[in-house]
Amino acid sequence: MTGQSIYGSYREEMEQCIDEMERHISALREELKKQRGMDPVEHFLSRIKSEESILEKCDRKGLPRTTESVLFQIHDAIGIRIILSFISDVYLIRDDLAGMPEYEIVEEKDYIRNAKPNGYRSYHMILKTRQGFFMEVQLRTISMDTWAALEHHLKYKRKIGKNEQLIVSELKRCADELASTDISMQTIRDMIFEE
Ligand code: 0O2
Repeated sequence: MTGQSIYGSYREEMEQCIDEMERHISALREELKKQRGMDPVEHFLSRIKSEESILEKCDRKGLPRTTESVLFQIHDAIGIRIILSFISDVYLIRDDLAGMPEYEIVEEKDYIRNAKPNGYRSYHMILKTRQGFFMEVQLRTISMDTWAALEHHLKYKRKIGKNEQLIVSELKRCADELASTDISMQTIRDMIFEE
């Protein structure tokens, strides 16, 4: 793409929002390591949605291709993904973020308690930063992330043909098996911590 970025002069400020969140999560990790002897965060990932992807989303949602639309009508131009060790850690981080005066919660979707019909699981929060930007935070366990990554590859790299129904149901079965493992791992963790 030639010319100016769709994010205009806001890109730097958007990156600052990501840095602020990363600093907060790093400090929290340190505190939890001291308190509990365990860091609940496996990975912290972030991205500003690519020009191509955000413009495609404008078209899909019938929005004009403007900086205004991508910053204020679309809520995931800034994306944060935090991969946690256990299901309880997902809610620990959720509660921490919900208690931060710097962020206003605009929307929350609990796809862990209410998994998508295809088996997708994750906890989504749309936060509004004090600078007025929107940020989508996805919180999930390693298993949930593994499934989402593989399903994303399969969905986007290939056009599913004749075996579509079987593939969809097999993917759902894998998601449910991973979810069951997550619950078992949580039980094991709780037994260890209770001792
Ligand atoms: P990317 O590349 O990750 O940014 P909308 O965001 O408005 O299009 P909706 O339904 O309001 O749609 O958003 P939702 O359900 O909160 O999901 C948005 C994001 O969650 C997606 O972003 C994915 O990252 C992830 N997601 C949701 N459902 C699935 C799923 O079935 N499989 C996988 N692998 N990921 C999912 P994007 O913009 O699609 O992609």
